[in-house]
Amino acid sequence: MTPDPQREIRSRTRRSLITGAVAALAGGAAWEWLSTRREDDGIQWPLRLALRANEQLTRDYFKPARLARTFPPGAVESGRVNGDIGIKDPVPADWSLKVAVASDDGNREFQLSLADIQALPKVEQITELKCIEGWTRVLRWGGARFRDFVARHAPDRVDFDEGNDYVGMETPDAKYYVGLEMASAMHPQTLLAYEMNGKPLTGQHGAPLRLVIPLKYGIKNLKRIGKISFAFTRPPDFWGEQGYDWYAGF
Ligand SMILES: Nc1nc2c(c(=O)[nH]1)N[C@H]1C(S)=C(S)[C@@H](COP(=O)(O)O)O[C@H]1N2
Ligand SMILES: [Mo]
Repeated sequence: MTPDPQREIRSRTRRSLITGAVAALAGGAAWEWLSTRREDDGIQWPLRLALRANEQLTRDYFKPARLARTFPPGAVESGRVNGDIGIKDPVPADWSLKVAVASDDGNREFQLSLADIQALPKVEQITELKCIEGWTRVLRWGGARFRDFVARHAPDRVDFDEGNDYVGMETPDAKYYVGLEMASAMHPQTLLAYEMNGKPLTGQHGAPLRLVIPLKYGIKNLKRIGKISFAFTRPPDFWGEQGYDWYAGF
């Protein structure tokens, strides 16, 4: 049996943790492949097993240069709104993007406007938003590459330490939050988006600024970013805390 990691991960993410753990054990070749590659360092068996296996499988296959599929303009679909945690109230009138940068020289915090993000090189990309509930949408996003944002506003974080550097994002009310490893945040298709399908983002799709990270499931594509934090430890993650795969990539 040839392991098909993408399929493994997708189906495993949808399954319960227990089922996932059993599948990981029963997965034969896939599991053997995995265990020859990585030490399972003191994982709490069996619950952690599914999570860690899933995550390590993704990580082993993840290469910074790997790109999510892009689509021609004719493939663009209309949006489908899903998830309103942290965006039920109107966008705060005094919205600004808060940035917190932990660094070896101490922490610093500052605020940016939407104009500051729009001043970065604009990228348009047509990618697929995949919800773990089982639907997808091909959408055209306009925004700035996260890595251009880092280069301009947190240049000391450009040379990140894989495995030790993370980014956390949260809504202005902090009710929805996601954690990302730096390599995924810095991926060239990861955008701070302010347009969807050629128009400014609507409130339900995350105005004024949202995360678009096509190498991860919808749950990580946080709408209405209020704060971005650069950290040295794994940031909290809303769905990760509910038992979903923290990495949530494919
Ligand atoms: N603030 C916030 N962002 C969120 C969510 C949410 O509940 N609150 N749901 C996520 C989920 S599960 C999905 S699938 C996508 C859906 O984005 P869309 O409504 O633009 O299609 O938003 C993600 N970002
Ligand atoms: Mo979702």
